[in-house]
Amino acid sequence: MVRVQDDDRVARAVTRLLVESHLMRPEALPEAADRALRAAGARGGRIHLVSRDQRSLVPLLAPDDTEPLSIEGSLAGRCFRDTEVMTGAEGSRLWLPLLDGTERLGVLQVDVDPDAAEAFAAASAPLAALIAELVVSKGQYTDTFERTRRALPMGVAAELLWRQLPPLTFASDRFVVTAQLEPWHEVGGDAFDYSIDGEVLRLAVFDAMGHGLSATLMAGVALAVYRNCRRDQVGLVETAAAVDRVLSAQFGDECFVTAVLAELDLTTGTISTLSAAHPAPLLVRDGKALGELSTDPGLPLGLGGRDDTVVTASLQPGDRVVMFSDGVVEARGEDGDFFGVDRLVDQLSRAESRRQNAPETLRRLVLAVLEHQQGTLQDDATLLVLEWAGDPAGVLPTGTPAELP
Ligand SMILES: [Mn+2]
Repeated sequence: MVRVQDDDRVARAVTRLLVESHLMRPEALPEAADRALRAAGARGGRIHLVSRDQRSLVPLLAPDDTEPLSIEGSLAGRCFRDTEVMTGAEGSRLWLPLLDGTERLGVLQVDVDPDAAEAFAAASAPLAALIAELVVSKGQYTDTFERTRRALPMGVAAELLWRQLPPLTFASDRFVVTAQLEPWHEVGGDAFDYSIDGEVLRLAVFDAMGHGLSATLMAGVALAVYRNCRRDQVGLVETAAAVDRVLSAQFGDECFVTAVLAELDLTTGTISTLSAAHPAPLLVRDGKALGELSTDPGLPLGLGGRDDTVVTASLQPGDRVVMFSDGVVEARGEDGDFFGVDRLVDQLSRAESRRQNAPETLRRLVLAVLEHQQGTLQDDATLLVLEWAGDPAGVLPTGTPAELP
């Protein structure tokens, strides 16, 4: 049972942390969060950030002997995987998900008196939400947060590429979009982007030929032209033509980028796709892959001679669309066998039967691809999962009032 005084203490701690945050150095956040948690009635707390490889939760600015926690094998990891509050250490430790919207940033460790754990867990969500917001906003002004998330040094191409990508996960009441690129520290030629404008979600996946810095530059230019066209409200066919022209003018006629450009009408579920020699997206319904989302693949971008067709399909509420680059299905196992579309479908079906959230489904898919290739990918591998919920009224959890007072 939540007691009024718990809510009051949390509210005061939130206000104080918010006021304090304006002139806060990024590296002062862990201590300020700990103070706020104490003021709210806990014994203290610690921020853990998810590592770039999405395998561990790393304490932020903790003493050197504080070990990262495994996402697979710890209670903190379960909190991260299921985005649910977990209670451990005989009721004296809570794990709260740190979410920026739906993007999983890490987890918040909160130490409490066991007899206060339940009330604190129920009342502390606003404080965890503010701490998550501050992780995002303060993280822009320091290398410390990013360094914490890297278990390996990052290459220059990857450094340049990651800077150009949007947050990996975004959701509204009608959809979830979530993506991941591997090998995270050495990616170069793959990229993706999305934007939600009114009732239309626009998204794209790119794969530039070759590797390293030259591929990153091509992917970066393709991204910039795509965004530029999108912001000028240019249609898909004209956008493909514009990307094609700029790539050809800048890199010559022998360099190319494959891509899928898509627009989803969030009200009706109608999805329009244009493919430029890119692997066709998969459509998954009720845990089963219905096959490829019909595309009429044109030439890669940058080679000229365009004759693009936009193909439309109708999604049903709950459908998932999986976009990927060839590096996913062509990841080779020990015997030289490809990861392949069948394994991809199999993994997705298993995730659906576990009713896993889309970001966790994607995290496991990526790990499966890496495991198949014993951790060293020959090519960039990008996976993007789009889930369309349909009518927002249809996705309200049971017991949620349809109209707020
Ligand atoms: Mn590729």
